[in-house]
Amino acid sequence: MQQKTPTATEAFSEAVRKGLTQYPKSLPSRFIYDARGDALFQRIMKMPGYYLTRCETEIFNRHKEAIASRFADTGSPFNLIELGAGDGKKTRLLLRELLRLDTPFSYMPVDISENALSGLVATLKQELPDLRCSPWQGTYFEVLREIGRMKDQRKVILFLGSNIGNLLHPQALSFLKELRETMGREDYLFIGFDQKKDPATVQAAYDDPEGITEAFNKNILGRINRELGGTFDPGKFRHWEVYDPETGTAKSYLVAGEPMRVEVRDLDLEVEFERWETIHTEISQKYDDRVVEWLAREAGLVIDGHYADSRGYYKDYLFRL
Ligand code: AVJ
Repeated sequence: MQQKTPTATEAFSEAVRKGLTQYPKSLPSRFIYDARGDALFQRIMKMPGYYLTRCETEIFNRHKEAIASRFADTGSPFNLIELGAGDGKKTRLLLRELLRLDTPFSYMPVDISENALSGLVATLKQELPDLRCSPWQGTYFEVLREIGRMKDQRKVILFLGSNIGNLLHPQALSFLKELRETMGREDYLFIGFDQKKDPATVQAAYDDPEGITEAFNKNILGRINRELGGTFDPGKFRHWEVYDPETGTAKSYLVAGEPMRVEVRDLDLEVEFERWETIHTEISQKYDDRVVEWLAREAGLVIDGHYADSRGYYKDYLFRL
């Protein structure tokens, strides 16, 4: 029987109901990204303390020839599938290099945000008119099903920006295993992993003085208000970030500054908060070589190369079967 994919609103509703009725409370970070969340993330990427994007850009500038020639090295045409393409700014450096190599490929940017995708497609048409591009709107889950069917075509899968860091190790592992299932002998998987570093540097990346990250984190409450008839007062919550240098896990919370009763009308839901009660909203996992090697081994993948920025803050790893 064919499985029906829930609509975006259904998925959001279910996640909110589940997350706010359990103890401790939590909400999945992927729901931070509506149009406002996307715009706030754009601002985060420009913040002085948010080093991740600049590091990956540096890696692409330094190593684009090497990376592009690895992608092209079997000589056969391929689909370049980017999971969570966003604005695709960094990827453009690689796309330009691949076009220069004259290697036959087609770019398939995937994103959950229709908004982000249409912007990307418009920019690419302008800047890289020779690029073959077939965008795909959907969740990673839907996309995995889709690329699982593309067994006859070679593929290179990109998962950049340390987006994998939003997953706890067990989830990351099952995601890697699912990706592995879609891969053939000549396919590559290329993933960005933010590295463990001075804890103060990590902390500052998620706790900016301007409060942009705070606004980003609180956008999930705003979205509940806008889309599900919520009555959250985001001003009554505090953004709190904790980085554990041992596990490498940065965790974001919203902490209730006073006791509250919040309604989510469309869900017929009433939620009570005690003072200092928390909603856990996001994890941003940091890695080292040992952990990435362990993830690869467990997922049945081999690390076939890695590329770092000059400070070793961030690494992109190339995996194959
Ligand atoms: C898009 C998941 C990589 O965790 O660094 C940025 C999201 N959250 N600041 C990250 C984020 C707060 C970001 N990722």
